[in-house]
Amino acid sequence: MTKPILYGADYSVYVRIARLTLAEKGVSYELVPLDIFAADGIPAWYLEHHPFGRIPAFEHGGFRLFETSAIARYVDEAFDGPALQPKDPRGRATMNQIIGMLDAYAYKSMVWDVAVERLEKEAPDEALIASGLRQAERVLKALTALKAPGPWLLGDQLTLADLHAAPIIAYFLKVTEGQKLLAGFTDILAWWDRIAKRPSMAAG
Ligand SMILES: N[C@@H](CCC(=O)N[C@@H](CS)C(=O)NCC(=O)O)C(=O)O
Repeated sequence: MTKPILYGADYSVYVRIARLTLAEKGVSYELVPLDIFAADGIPAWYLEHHPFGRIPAFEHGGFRLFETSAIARYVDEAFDGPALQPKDPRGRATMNQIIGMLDAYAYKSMVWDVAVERLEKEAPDEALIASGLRQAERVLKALTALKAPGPWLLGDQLTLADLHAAPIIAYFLKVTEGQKLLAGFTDILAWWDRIAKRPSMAAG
Protein backbone atom coordinates (compact mmCIF):
# COMPACT_ATOMS: atom_id res chain seq x y z
CA MET A 1 0.00 0.00 0.00
CA THR A 2 1.12 3.59 -0.60
CA LYS A 3 2.70 5.76 2.06
CA PRO A 4 0.22 7.67 4.20
CA ILE A 5 -0.13 11.38 3.57
CA LEU A 6 -0.47 13.96 6.31
CA TYR A 7 -1.70 17.44 5.43
CA GLY A 8 -0.64 20.25 7.73
CA ALA A 9 1.90 22.77 8.93
CA ASP A 10 4.74 22.30 11.35
CA TYR A 11 3.55 25.10 13.68
CA SER A 12 0.42 23.14 14.52
CA VAL A 13 0.08 21.33 17.84
CA TYR A 14 -2.36 18.81 16.38
CA VAL A 15 -0.20 18.11 13.33
CA ARG A 16 2.68 17.50 15.73
CA ILE A 17 0.59 14.96 17.66
CA ALA A 18 -0.07 13.06 14.42
CA ARG A 19 3.60 13.29 13.37
CA LEU A 20 4.77 12.03 16.77
CA THR A 21 2.42 9.07 16.47
CA LEU A 22 3.73 8.21 13.00
CA ALA A 23 7.33 8.59 14.18
CA GLU A 24 6.88 6.48 17.34
CA LYS A 25 5.21 3.83 15.22
CA GLY A 26 8.07 3.95 12.71
CA VAL A 27 5.78 4.76 9.77
CA SER A 28 7.22 6.81 6.92
CA TYR A 29 4.78 9.27 5.41
CA GLU A 30 4.52 12.26 3.12
CA LEU A 31 3.83 15.64 4.70
CA VAL A 32 1.86 17.90 2.37
CA PRO A 33 2.25 21.48 3.60
CA LEU A 34 -1.03 23.21 4.32
CA ASP A 35 -1.02 26.64 5.94
CA ILE A 36 -4.50 27.31 7.27
CA PHE A 37 -3.52 30.86 8.22
CA ALA A 38 -2.22 31.74 4.72
CA ALA A 39 -3.26 35.15 3.40
CA ASP A 40 -5.19 33.55 0.52
CA GLY A 41 -7.16 31.40 2.94
CA ILE A 42 -7.70 27.66 2.91
CA PRO A 43 -7.52 26.16 -0.61
CA ALA A 44 -10.90 24.84 -1.77
CA TRP A 45 -9.47 21.36 -2.51
CA TYR A 46 -8.50 20.99 1.15
CA LEU A 47 -12.11 21.27 2.34
CA GLU A 48 -12.68 17.91 0.62
CA HIS A 49 -10.19 16.47 3.12
CA HIS A 50 -11.34 18.46 6.14
CA PRO A 51 -14.81 20.03 6.01
CA PHE A 52 -13.93 22.36 8.91
CA GLY A 53 -10.67 23.55 7.37
CA ARG A 54 -8.50 22.51 10.28
CA ILE A 55 -5.23 20.61 10.27
CA PRO A 56 -4.22 17.82 10.16
CA ALA A 57 -5.98 15.64 7.62
CA PHE A 58 -4.73 12.20 6.72
CA GLU A 59 -4.97 9.76 3.83
CA HIS A 60 -3.83 6.17 3.42
CA GLY A 61 -4.45 4.21 0.23
CA GLY A 62 -7.57 6.25 -0.55
CA PHE A 63 -8.89 6.11 3.03
CA ARG A 64 -9.31 9.64 4.39
CA LEU A 65 -9.54 10.80 7.97
CA PHE A 66 -9.71 14.04 9.91
CA GLU A 67 -9.62 14.51 13.72
CA THR A 68 -6.25 13.85 15.28
CA SER A 69 -7.44 11.22 17.77
CA ALA A 70 -8.97 9.15 14.99
CA ILE A 71 -5.78 9.50 12.93
CA ALA A 72 -3.57 8.48 15.86
CA ARG A 73 -5.71 5.45 16.71
CA TYR A 74 -5.80 4.36 13.07
CA VAL A 75 -2.01 4.69 12.76
CA ASP A 76 -1.54 2.65 15.92
CA GLU A 77 -3.90 -0.10 14.77
CA ALA A 78 -3.15 -0.24 11.04
CA PHE A 79 0.64 -0.39 11.13
CA ASP A 80 3.29 -2.60 12.68
CA GLY A 81 5.40 -1.15 15.44
CA PRO A 82 5.10 -0.74 19.19
CA ALA A 83 1.51 -0.70 20.51
CA LEU A 84 0.59 2.80 21.64
CA GLN A 85 -2.67 1.92 23.42
CA PRO A 86 -3.05 -0.15 26.59
CA LYS A 87 -4.83 -3.47 26.13
CA ASP A 88 -6.65 -3.46 29.46
CA PRO A 89 -10.00 -1.65 29.46
CA ARG A 90 -9.20 0.63 32.40
CA GLY A 91 -5.81 1.69 31.08
CA ARG A 92 -7.34 2.38 27.68
CA ALA A 93 -10.22 4.32 29.24
CA THR A 94 -7.81 6.45 31.25
CA MET A 95 -5.78 7.11 28.11
CA ASN A 96 -8.94 8.19 26.29
CA GLN A 97 -9.97 10.30 29.26
CA ILE A 98 -6.64 12.13 29.26
CA ILE A 99 -6.85 12.77 25.51
CA GLY A 100 -10.44 14.02 25.81
CA MET A 101 -9.49 16.24 28.74
CA LEU A 102 -6.57 17.75 26.82
CA ASP A 103 -8.78 18.50 23.81
CA ALA A 104 -11.57 19.99 25.89
CA TYR A 105 -9.65 21.90 28.57
CA ALA A 106 -5.92 22.15 27.81
CA TYR A 107 -5.47 23.06 24.15
CA LYS A 108 -7.38 26.36 24.24
CA SER A 109 -6.17 27.50 27.65
CA MET A 110 -2.51 26.50 27.43
CA VAL A 111 -1.86 27.15 23.74
CA TRP A 112 -4.18 30.01 22.79
CA ASP A 113 -5.15 31.85 25.96
CA VAL A 114 -1.68 31.79 27.52
CA ALA A 115 1.07 31.09 24.97
CA VAL A 116 -0.27 32.59 21.73
CA GLU A 117 -1.76 35.54 23.61
CA ARG A 118 1.56 36.30 25.33
CA LEU A 119 3.78 35.65 22.31
CA GLU A 120 1.84 37.04 19.42
CA LYS A 121 -0.33 39.92 20.61
CA GLU A 122 0.99 43.44 20.71
CA ALA A 123 -1.26 44.19 23.68
CA PRO A 124 -1.93 40.83 25.34
CA ASP A 125 -5.25 40.44 27.15
CA GLU A 126 -3.99 39.89 30.71
CA ALA A 127 -7.40 38.75 31.96
CA LEU A 128 -7.48 36.06 29.29
CA ILE A 129 -3.95 34.93 30.21
CA ALA A 130 -4.89 34.81 33.91
CA SER A 131 -8.00 32.73 33.26
CA GLY A 132 -6.00 30.50 30.90
CA LEU A 133 -3.46 29.92 33.66
CA ARG A 134 -6.20 29.01 36.14
CA GLN A 135 -7.57 26.47 33.68
CA ALA A 136 -4.03 25.20 32.95
CA GLU A 137 -3.53 24.65 36.68
CA ARG A 138 -6.70 22.55 36.82
CA VAL A 139 -5.43 20.51 33.86
CA LEU A 140 -2.04 19.91 35.51
CA LYS A 141 -3.71 18.91 38.79
CA ALA A 142 -5.95 16.45 36.98
CA LEU A 143 -3.03 15.09 34.94
CA THR A 144 -1.04 14.58 38.16
CA ALA A 145 -3.97 12.71 39.71
CA LEU A 146 -4.45 10.54 36.62
CA LYS A 147 -0.79 9.76 36.01
CA ALA A 148 0.18 6.19 36.84
CA PRO A 149 3.50 5.46 38.58
CA GLY A 150 6.25 4.94 36.02
CA PRO A 151 7.90 6.88 33.23
CA TRP A 152 4.81 7.62 31.14
CA LEU A 153 1.30 8.88 31.84
CA LEU A 154 -0.12 5.36 31.78
CA GLY A 155 2.87 3.78 33.56
CA ASP A 156 5.46 1.70 31.73
CA GLN A 157 3.88 1.93 28.27
CA LEU A 158 4.28 5.03 26.12
CA THR A 159 0.78 5.70 24.79
CA LEU A 160 -1.22 8.08 22.64
CA ALA A 161 -1.93 10.08 25.82
CA ASP A 162 1.77 11.00 26.11
CA LEU A 163 1.91 11.90 22.43
CA HIS A 164 -1.21 14.06 22.75
CA ALA A 165 0.01 15.88 25.85
CA ALA A 166 3.61 16.59 24.81
CA PRO A 167 2.99 19.09 21.97
CA ILE A 168 0.45 21.01 24.11
CA ILE A 169 2.87 21.22 27.04
CA ALA A 170 5.74 22.13 24.67
CA TYR A 171 3.73 25.11 23.44
CA PHE A 172 2.77 26.15 26.97
CA LEU A 173 6.45 26.12 27.96
CA LYS A 174 7.33 28.70 25.33
CA VAL A 175 6.26 31.33 27.85
CA THR A 176 7.60 32.08 31.33
CA GLU A 177 4.17 31.76 32.95
CA GLY A 178 3.92 28.22 31.59
CA GLN A 179 7.40 27.29 32.84
CA LYS A 180 6.64 28.70 36.29
CA LEU A 181 3.34 26.88 36.60
CA LEU A 182 4.73 23.54 35.44
CA ALA A 183 7.63 23.82 37.92
CA GLY A 184 5.08 23.27 40.73
CA PHE A 185 3.94 19.94 39.27
CA THR A 186 7.02 17.80 39.81
CA ASP A 187 5.65 14.51 38.45
CA ILE A 188 4.53 16.16 35.22
CA LEU A 189 7.77 18.11 34.98
CA ALA A 190 9.78 14.87 35.31
CA TRP A 191 7.53 13.29 32.66
CA TRP A 192 8.10 16.32 30.41
CA ASP A 193 11.90 16.13 30.81
CA ARG A 194 11.70 12.47 29.80
CA ILE A 195 9.44 12.84 26.77
CA ALA A 196 11.22 15.96 25.49
CA LYS A 197 14.34 13.81 25.05
CA ARG A 198 12.71 11.22 22.81
CA PRO A 199 14.05 11.47 19.26
CA SER A 200 10.49 11.91 17.92
CA MET A 201 10.03 15.02 20.10
CA ALA A 202 13.55 16.35 19.70
CA ALA A 203 13.05 16.22 15.91
CA GLY A 204 10.53 19.07 16.36
N1 LIG B 1 -10.36 18.66 16.61
C1 LIG B 1 -9.29 18.87 15.67
C2 LIG B 1 -8.54 20.13 16.06
C3 LIG B 1 -7.50 20.52 15.04
C4 LIG B 1 -7.11 21.98 15.19
O1 LIG B 1 -7.76 22.77 15.90
N2 LIG B 1 -6.05 22.35 14.49
C5 LIG B 1 -5.63 23.74 14.51
C6 LIG B 1 -4.13 23.86 14.37
S1 LIG B 1 -3.30 23.23 15.80
C7 LIG B 1 -6.26 24.46 13.35
O2 LIG B 1 -6.39 23.89 12.29
N3 LIG B 1 -6.66 25.72 13.57
C8 LIG B 1 -7.21 26.53 12.54
C9 LIG B 1 -8.44 27.27 12.96
O3 LIG B 1 -8.78 27.23 14.14
O4 LIG B 1 -9.05 27.87 12.09
C10 LIG B 1 -8.35 17.66 15.67
O5 LIG B 1 -8.35 16.92 16.64
O6 LIG B 1 -7.67 17.43 14.66
